[in-house]
Amino acid sequence: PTPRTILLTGAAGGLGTMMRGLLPSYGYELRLLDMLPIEGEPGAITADLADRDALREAVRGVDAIVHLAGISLESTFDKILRANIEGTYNLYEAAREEGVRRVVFASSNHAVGFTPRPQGDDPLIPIDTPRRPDTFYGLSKCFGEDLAQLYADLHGIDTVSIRIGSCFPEPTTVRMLSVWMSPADGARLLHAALTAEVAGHTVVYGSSANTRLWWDLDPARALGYDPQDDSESFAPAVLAAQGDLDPDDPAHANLGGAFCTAPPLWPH
Ligand code: NAI
Ligand code: 15L
Repeated sequence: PTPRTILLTGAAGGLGTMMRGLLPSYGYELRLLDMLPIEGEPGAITADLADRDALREAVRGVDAIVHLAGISLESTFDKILRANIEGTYNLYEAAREEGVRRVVFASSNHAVGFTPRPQGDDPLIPIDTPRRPDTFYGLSKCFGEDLAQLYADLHGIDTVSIRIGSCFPEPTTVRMLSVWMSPADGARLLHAALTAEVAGHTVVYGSSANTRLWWDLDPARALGYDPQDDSESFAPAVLAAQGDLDPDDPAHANLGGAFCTAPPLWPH
């Protein structure tokens, strides 16, 4: 059955705000959650992922969860631990306790960020390429994917983990010409992930059908995703402003781009 009532976590964020605008046209009723209040949404739940009681109440009665909440860039290990690792565990526990059977998890390309980007005639990166997180942030996405697998195998909660590229209104860097997901394609992929017949846990890359694509979109297409956008129309302006990627620049060597060159952040 097509899920109808969806809990959208991280609804105040960039992706959450775009998806709040786009998902209702697919017929979903959204219940919104974020640690930050959401302007113009008096019904939104303001709660931290650390608040287990609030999460249990928030998931009660929904058909599925789209889990976007969390720290979305590199941070200290302690902050990532609390928001992304413990927070995602808390959400799955709430889902288990309340009988929610479908989750869509916002994983990230940074789970495999140290994978060298394809150059020339290199093949596209397959979905089963070994994990190579580029940050504590990427590591937390690896954890989320494994947690989803555990809850599928042990508790029968189906999850689609989407390793999102860059979902922003427009691609603004040369790297984004390869990894960009238009907001409209983002909504198409979430809808596919919410409605596809999946038994267990499945992982897909999330991007538009970019001419300069780096990874295999077939796993996403197998869910029924039919991307309509391609960053190539933005390429002339982006390349004129920035030039092509320098193969010798470590910030351009891997899927994760500059995340692979960030100095490590230690707990404090
Ligand atoms: P964002 O940083 O704009 O939004 C994240 C939201 O989560 C914020 O509104 C924040 O208040 C909320 N949040 C953070 N910690 C929380 C906690 N402990 N409890 C409750 N809410 C909390 O990030 P964005 O870009 O909207 O990304 C959404 C999700 O998608 C994130 O999980 C991110 O890792 C993932 N993602 C996004 C990509 C993109 O291109 N936007 C690419 C790859 C992954
Ligand atoms: C991500 O995982 C981040 O959440 C997003 O802000 C972008 O940095 C994106 O990856 C990217 O790789 O461009």
